[in-house]
Amino acid sequence: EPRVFSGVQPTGNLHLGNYLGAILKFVEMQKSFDCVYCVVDMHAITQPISVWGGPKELVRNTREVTAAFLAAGIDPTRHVVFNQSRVDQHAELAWVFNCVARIGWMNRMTQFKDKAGKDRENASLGLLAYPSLMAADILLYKATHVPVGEDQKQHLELTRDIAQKFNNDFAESIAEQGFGDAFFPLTEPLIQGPATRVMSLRDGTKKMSKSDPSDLSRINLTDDRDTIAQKLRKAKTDPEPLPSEVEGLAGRPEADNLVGIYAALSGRAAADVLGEFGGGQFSTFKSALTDLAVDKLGPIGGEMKRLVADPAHIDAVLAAGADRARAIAAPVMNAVKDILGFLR
Ligand code: AQP
Repeated sequence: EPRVFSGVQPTGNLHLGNYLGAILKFVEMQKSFDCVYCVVDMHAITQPISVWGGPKELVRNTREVTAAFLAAGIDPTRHVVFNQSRVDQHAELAWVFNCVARIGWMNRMTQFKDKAGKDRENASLGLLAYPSLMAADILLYKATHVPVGEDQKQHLELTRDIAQKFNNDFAESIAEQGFGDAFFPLTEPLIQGPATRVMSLRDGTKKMSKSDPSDLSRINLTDDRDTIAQKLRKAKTDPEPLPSEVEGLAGRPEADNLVGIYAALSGRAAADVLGEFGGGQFSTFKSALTDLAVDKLGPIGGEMKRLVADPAHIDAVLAAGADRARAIAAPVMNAVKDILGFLR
């Protein structure tokens, strides 16, 4: 049975990278798969409280991510939308995976190194174990496909390693319990399309990120027209005009990024975009990009604000989604307990 799982952390400042790299793909995948989309609040608290903002912010941001899912076009009546902490099995399976995964695997994760920074001894233990929880998220639903941005590739490889080691370590018990020769599937990462890595508007070598202290570095989903126009006007570029061919973008990360954003938002190929704007000045291109971004994001941002202003609907969606998620996750977790020899 193919199934999609993916998640977004409620850590504020949802941006164009989250939209193009993840949420837009979630919307597309609804057509061909059963999908489970999760607001991963337990992942959010792996960072320092100053980053996730404390309890009130977490409530606000959990609703905001849910609002973004709904506003972008995820249908919670046909697919499962919920927040992670409501379904206890995520924490339970993550613990099992903490005992399957090796510390060395975690130490190699570039996201851990980036987020822990120089003061690694002082990072939370949860930040180190983040990929174990992510593997639990995915494998509780036996998801076969996981749409994510490029930055999550390493974590998905680790999810496969964990699934494989579990299947190997407990092969005999898995067979005895009647699950054949593999209990967990080896998940396929889906890192596809034109905007798997949207870069900062201030520095084309850094990814657009929620935690960048400069708001000018990103376009937030709730930005209004003036803000989007101003951010794109100030977006870093180089002095050359736009090239007419895709090859001309090599070594020009800022130009490459803006053209990639245009292509992703319009659904056109980069070559086609350069066919129209190549040879021209950035200012002309930037104002066309502003119109396009406002056209695509404006309705989503507006709907997000409307949904968040009266959160009763969002809260009901999350509660109902959690019930449906639990109905899938509980039998899987029970089977894991039987496989491990946990009496229940
Ligand atoms: N710049 C990006 N381009 C494309 N995809 C991106 N994603 C994130 N940034 C980009 C994808 O968005 C999904 C949700 O991400 P997340 O909430 O789990 O957190 P993150 O990857 O840590 O996101 P940020 O915005 O970059 O936050 P910080 O500042 O904390 O690092 C994922 O599928 C991710 O790939």
